[in-house]
Amino acid sequence: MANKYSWRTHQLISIIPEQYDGALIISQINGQYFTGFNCDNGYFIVTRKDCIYVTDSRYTEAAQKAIDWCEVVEYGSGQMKQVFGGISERLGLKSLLVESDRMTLSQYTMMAEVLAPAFLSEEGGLDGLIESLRVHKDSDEIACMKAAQTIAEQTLQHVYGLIRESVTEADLAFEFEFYARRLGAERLAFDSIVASGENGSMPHAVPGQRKIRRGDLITFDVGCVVGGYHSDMTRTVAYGEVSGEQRRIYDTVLRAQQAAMDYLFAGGSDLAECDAAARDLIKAEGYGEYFGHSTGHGVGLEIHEFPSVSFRGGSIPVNSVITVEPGIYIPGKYGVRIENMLFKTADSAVNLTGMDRELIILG
Ligand SMILES: [Mn+2]
Repeated sequence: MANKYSWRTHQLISIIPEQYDGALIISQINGQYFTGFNCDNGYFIVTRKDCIYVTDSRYTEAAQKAIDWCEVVEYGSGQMKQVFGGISERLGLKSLLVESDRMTLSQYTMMAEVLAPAFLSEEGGLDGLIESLRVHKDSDEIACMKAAQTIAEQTLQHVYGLIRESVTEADLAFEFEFYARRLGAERLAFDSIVASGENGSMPHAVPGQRKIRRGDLITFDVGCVVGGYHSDMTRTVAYGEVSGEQRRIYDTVLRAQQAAMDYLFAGGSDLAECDAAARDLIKAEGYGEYFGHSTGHGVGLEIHEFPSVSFRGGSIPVNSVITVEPGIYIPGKYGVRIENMLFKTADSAVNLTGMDRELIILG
């Protein structure tokens, strides 16, 4: 096989049900996964015999360089019917699977029209098939995620040094972005969460003009992107002295996270059991009603991807990367979340997050 992208494409073809000729992939993220080419207007048509990448003149040259193992076809304005219809005829297409979770209705209607008489099917479960490939990370993908995580850790350490009473959550979020980009992050993995004091009870609070005060717990949920791959980490720190209850909540979340991580380290491989390992501990301490979200999720080319570490269960795929991020959120008062990324191996797991988890008291 020529390279890992043509190999991935071959893998996909090998699991597509026989009654379909192949697949039409138009989402940017899956296009990037199968071709290595990041493009917001690419149409990747793969069948058992052929592979064609269709794009417009803005991307043709770059696509030819990036995807040299696949025929690249350009279409001009007003030529979609002509170009796609020609491909459909040349390849003798009868039915292609499409990404029903990622395609808009108007995209479906347009593609069905220009590829006619080929039938575009949403019933073959293409999204699930692609998910089942993307979930297993190779060493290059892990290296990117580790690099992204290292930048996030160095950046958060830098941001800790700027916490004082005059700064706002928004100031800290901006500084995280600026510094991470300077350290080589392509971009942030998502809008950083900086939630201080009572804002901390909202798991996905948006950083605002609230100024840091003594006695605050401050939750940072941050990530970077390197090589298209995301990192994800949450840390909660204290500014000034904290109360007994704040500390108790912190310790409970930390122990819950450790329980779920220990489950993985011991070779545990069920998503519901991993979720329960953290949740049961939080319940036992009386905070069950204050932990509403699932314990974690897959990470990779997207910040949230398959699988979900939740009560729904299922096996944890080997070589997947998942987060473990329990939290306790007391409305109107404060919140704590601690999140690491772990790489699931055949009989254990590797922690990809290096940053310390003990409660840090700044100021
Ligand atoms: Mn997360």
